[in-house]
Amino acid sequence: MKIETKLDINLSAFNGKTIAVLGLGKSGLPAANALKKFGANILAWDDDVSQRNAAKKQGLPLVDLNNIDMKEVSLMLLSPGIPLAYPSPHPVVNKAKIAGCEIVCDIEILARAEPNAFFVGITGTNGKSTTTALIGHLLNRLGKKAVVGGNIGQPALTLSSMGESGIYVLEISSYQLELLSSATFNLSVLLNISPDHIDRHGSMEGYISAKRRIFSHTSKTIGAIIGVDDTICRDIHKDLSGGETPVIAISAERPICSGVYVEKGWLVDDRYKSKCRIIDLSKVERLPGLHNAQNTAAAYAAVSLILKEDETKLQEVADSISDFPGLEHRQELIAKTNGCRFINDSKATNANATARALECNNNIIWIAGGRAKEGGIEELTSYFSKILHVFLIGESAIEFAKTLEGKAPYSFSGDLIKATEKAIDLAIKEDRPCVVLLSPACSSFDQFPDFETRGKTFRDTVKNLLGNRP
Ligand code: UMA
Repeated sequence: MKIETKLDINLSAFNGKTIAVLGLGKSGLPAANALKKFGANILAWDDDVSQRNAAKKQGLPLVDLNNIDMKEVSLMLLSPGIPLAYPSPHPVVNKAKIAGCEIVCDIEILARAEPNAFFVGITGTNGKSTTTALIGHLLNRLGKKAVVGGNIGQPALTLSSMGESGIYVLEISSYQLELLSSATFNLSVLLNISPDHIDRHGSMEGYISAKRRIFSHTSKTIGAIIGVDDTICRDIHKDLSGGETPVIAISAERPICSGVYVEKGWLVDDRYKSKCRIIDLSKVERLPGLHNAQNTAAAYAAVSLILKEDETKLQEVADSISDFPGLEHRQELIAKTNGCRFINDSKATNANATARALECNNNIIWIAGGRAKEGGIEELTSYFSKILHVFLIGESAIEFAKTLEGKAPYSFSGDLIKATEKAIDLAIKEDRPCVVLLSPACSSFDQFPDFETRGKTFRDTVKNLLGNRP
């Protein structure tokens, strides 16, 4: 994805300040440039020489942060991927902590620079990208000035300045939450919590407390939205309810009194005198499955709060949910022909993510494999009866074949292009509706630089092959 770097957010409050920037990747590099543009004294560093060289080419002053006195530094901007505490703090982070230097990420700087804008923060173990994109889509459709970024898409300091009339819709990871000190979300969304990133938070408790930071500052808050389909979030909902700020419970699984939920496929809003049935989600092709029901309930609840629950607008929200284009590489519908749908789910880099795609499809011609995660596809066996054939690719082929043996038909295709050709041949022979699904349950790194390139290869191959067929 091409990142626009307008750098028009006013960072003059940082003029003359000495700021150490550790990590010069997707978030750190533009942040360092933005701060430098407004007169900050930047000390930039990255442990990877190629990243340092890229920064040098852009005129950023490189200083080995391992060898400086951190007392000279007013603020350290840390990239979220660099350990703050666990498994062990980066040595430069340690030095900064000892010197009492404040350590933040780019989102904290954005929040300080745009105190009058409205901030929506979205977090959760799963679904935060779709929910963030959907909220942005709905707000734009309803004529609001809103931009989407953070952990998805554009890093915080490359977003446009919004001023008081604008809304930042930000996906926030647990890594970024740890690096926020004063940032206040006017509206916070917590979708769900299940074990993830434990190595970076020391324990499950550490991960949960990082996620809870989305609700840390409530001075400007108009509400909180919490998914109550897991026990951890149910407890958080209980803790936060009953105060002055509205806390809306959302569920994809059961009716919630005074909440927003999905029942028999319908999104239902139970916060009014009479229950409102908003939209039949089973008809929204780009948001399939229970997990998307949760994302949609959260996005709808968030937008309705921003619209100040103006009931007259609810139909407009429903219409805009229907035309959500979906996210690239996440159950992305890329083609439809003669009863066969082609779905690019390249973002599914583990079995858990692939389970969601297998759950909401039938008669599946599945392309799977790559560099396997621990456990492989063992946890997917309950879906094997839905599979017509598996075309295996990549390093994991033999391991996955062992799991499939006797349970689902498979063959070895080697690479994605060959697998796609064979999958299309098979789909054409099928006389019932079917789905050709790329959902690898693996990382892409054995054959591709990233999951985006893998998904694009699949999309281009499908379009090319279908275009050449009579
Ligand atoms: N680096 C060091 N020393 C180290 C480790 C890393 O110098 O010990 C350097 C690397 O050489 C690299 C830079 O730090 O140049 C990378 O920093 P980073 O890992 O924080 O990555 P960015 O490129 O800045 O991307 C980050 C987020 N990455 C992570 O949180 C790991 C991106 O989220 C986010 O989109 C981006 O900022 C913009 O905000 C990605 C992600 O995987 C999508 N997030 C995780 C997730 O979603 O589960 C949390």
